[in-house]
Amino acid sequence: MKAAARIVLAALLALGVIVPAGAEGERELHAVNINYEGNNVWAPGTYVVKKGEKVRFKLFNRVKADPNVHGFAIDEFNVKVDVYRDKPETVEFTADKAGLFRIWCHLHPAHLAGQLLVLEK
Ligand SMILES: [Cu+2]
Repeated sequence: MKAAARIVLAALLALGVIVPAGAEGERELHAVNINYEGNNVWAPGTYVVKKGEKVRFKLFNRVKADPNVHGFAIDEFNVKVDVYRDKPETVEFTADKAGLFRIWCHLHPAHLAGQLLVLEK
């Protein structure tokens, strides 16, 4: 892992935003939109869940520059949320298919995409 990535990860851990938790069959994840060296990105960039789990994403937009809204979309699970600065959102869905799925900003497709890995079991 690059030093810069380690620093970002340490900062996220310190902020308490990486909290894998939830009851059996449920998974709660946090995603924070940040500007990282000029690129807007949801952090952390990769999430892992198991097929069949009920997934709850808590979404935070912490980008200080305008625009004040960024999108969180996962097409295969019909997830599409507009997340305004300082107005956290929550989205829930069931990860009913395994595979690797793109997480992207549907409002600004040029922003860096992340990914959701759904394990078969
Ligand atoms: Cu955006």
